Amino acid sequence: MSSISILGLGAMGSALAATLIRKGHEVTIWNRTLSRTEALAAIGATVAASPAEAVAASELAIVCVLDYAAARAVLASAGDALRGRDLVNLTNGTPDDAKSLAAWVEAKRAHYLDGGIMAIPPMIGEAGALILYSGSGALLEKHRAALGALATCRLLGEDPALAALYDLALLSAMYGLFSGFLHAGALVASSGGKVADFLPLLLPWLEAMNGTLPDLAEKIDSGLHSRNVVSNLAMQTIALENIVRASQERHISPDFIEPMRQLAAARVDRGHGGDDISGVVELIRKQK
Ligand code: FVH
Repeated sequence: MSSISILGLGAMGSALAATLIRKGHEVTIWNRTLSRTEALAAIGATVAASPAEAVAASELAIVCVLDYAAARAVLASAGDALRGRDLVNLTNGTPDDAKSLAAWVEAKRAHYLDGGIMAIPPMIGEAGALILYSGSGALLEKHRAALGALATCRLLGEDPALAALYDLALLSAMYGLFSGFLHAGALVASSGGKVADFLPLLLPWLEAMNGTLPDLAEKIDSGLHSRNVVSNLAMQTIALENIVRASQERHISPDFIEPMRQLAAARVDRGHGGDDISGVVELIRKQK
């Protein structure tokens, strides 16, 4: 069992701390707003008076706050206490945020591992929780007992930017799913239908469409979008136009679907109507 400090006790930091305590680790906590430490202190956490005290108290310090600006501010206020310490940052941010914080921490002679939590707070410590890591693999191995108590650990590589990149890629797919679901729900509700009653139709449909992803992934990787096309983009663009028109007819905002229609139409206009929908990626990944 090891000693871990958790800096930041929002919904996620509190779940991390509570899980480590439940699994028998020695936990020190710090939060900008002191009242958030009370419930954890009641189950055995030691409350640190400052970020410096928290960082100095344990073999490993985990930062989990709202954004990287807050993470940097918290770590900066720890001052010289950072020297020689092991730090894991589980705050959500961009790859550049992660790279820049890693360089800043290493300049303070501390050791840095970046992480992206692919779980919501109740999942922490349970099967199904995943944390992506990138940066010092040695640091992950050294603290695997504590980090493994939180979630399955997946090291993506030594580049500290990778965890943030893959975290945001997974969230992009999730928000695409949510925006499609919200739009579908608005369409169904426009005829008085219940979204809950629509789920038995929706869920198997999404499962079937998930089955097309390996083929689309291969096309994106190879750039060969015209190979073995089953549902061509010109046809799909008309379906997208129909969704936009149906939304307008029912006074539903087309804001979620219109950008997709525009991209598909632009790709068709450039002569790629016979390609698969994977070809739309060429319009988004080449923007500078
Ligand atoms: N909750 C979730 O579902 C997701 C799951 C995936 C990972 N995210 C990321 O985790 C980070 C923390 O999220 P959170 O859910 O704990 O967020 P909040 O409950 O809103 O708590 C925010 C904490 O950040 C502290 N904080 C904010 N600004 C500062 C600052 N300038 N200096 C010091 N601390 C700051 C805040 O402190 P306080 O308001 O209580 O004083 C909370 O401890 C986040 O990156 C998610 O994207 C969660």
